[in-house]
Amino acid sequence: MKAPVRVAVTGAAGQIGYALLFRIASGEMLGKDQPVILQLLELPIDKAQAALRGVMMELEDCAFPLLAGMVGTDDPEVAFKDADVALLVGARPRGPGMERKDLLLENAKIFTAQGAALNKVASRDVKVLVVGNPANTNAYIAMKSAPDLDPKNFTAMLRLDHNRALSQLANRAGVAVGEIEKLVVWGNHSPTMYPDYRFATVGGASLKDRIGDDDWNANEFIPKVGKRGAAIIEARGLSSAASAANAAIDHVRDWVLGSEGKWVTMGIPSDGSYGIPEGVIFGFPVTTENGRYTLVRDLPIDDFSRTAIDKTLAELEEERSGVAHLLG
Ligand code: NAX
Repeated sequence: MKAPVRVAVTGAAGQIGYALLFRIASGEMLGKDQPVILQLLELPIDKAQAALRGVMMELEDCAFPLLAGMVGTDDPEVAFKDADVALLVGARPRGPGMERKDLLLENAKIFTAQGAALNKVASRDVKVLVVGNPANTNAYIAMKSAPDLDPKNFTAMLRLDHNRALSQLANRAGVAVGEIEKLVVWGNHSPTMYPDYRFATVGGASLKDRIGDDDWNANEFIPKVGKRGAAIIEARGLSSAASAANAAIDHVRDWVLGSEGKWVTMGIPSDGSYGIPEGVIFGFPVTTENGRYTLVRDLPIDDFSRTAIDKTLAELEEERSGVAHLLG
């Protein structure tokens, strides 16, 4: 039996948490032979802690053979202690009348504290995935607040956007999602993101040639992927949860276990490639192997793509400058 891996999850009693924890405990994220210890963080308020206790009771009642232990806490330093993987899902939602700027600042406080706690107590190789919005900027803040950890270990979730784009493309082209390779979603997890299938293939042939309709790309596909989160809220009355949890599992599974040469999209700190300033957490195409990701380099960027990439970058730069004063 392998030694258990410690997985910290924040916002564990929320709706994504509820769709996520049972799948992690059943081995869908780290493998069917990998025991896990869940270290669950919720807000220090009675209602959140009671809900967390309820979720932990249900986890217990599943009698998952791979669930080697559980901790529920309101203290980030307990939740992140020796964590090998940290899924930062909990975040401050936008309240009535709250400005975008206020939302950024409220979340900056949370992710500064959680970054510092990771820095202090987590495994030195901890793999961090930020799901809570604004995900890219929250990941940037956590990374900057953890100077002793490798910045490469801080990532943001673009995988839901990637998966949404895959399904739209598969529908349009009349192929199975699993047949499509080499898709990328550039930029911020927000409606400005740029899903880009210029390099995508189906059975080795160009998907772009198969679709062959640039108007569909600009006027239907890109806006549809960008506004999918809003469409789910309108239809369901609640934001995406099961699909978000699924994307988090995809992201971490591929990062830890490898993507077998396939491209996946991860929000990672830029190394300056593609004209994205160093350190900005940006959606890029990567391949993964042995617990590390490698940027797919030297893809040609045409004028249409440059404009789209610059637009999502401008939004991220604005978010970054909005929190710069907090990061010293
Ligand atoms: P919920 O409101 O259902 O759950 C969030 C939970 O986090 C709550 O139980 C709350 O008590 C807890 N929480 C808040 N602040 C916390 C803190 N400082 N420490 C620990 N726990 C804390 O939201 P849910 O639907 O689960 O969504 C969670 C986050 O994911 C939101 O920020 C949401 O915007 C974001 N999303 C990100 C996506 C992505 O692709 N990156 C897609 C889905 C989702 O919209």
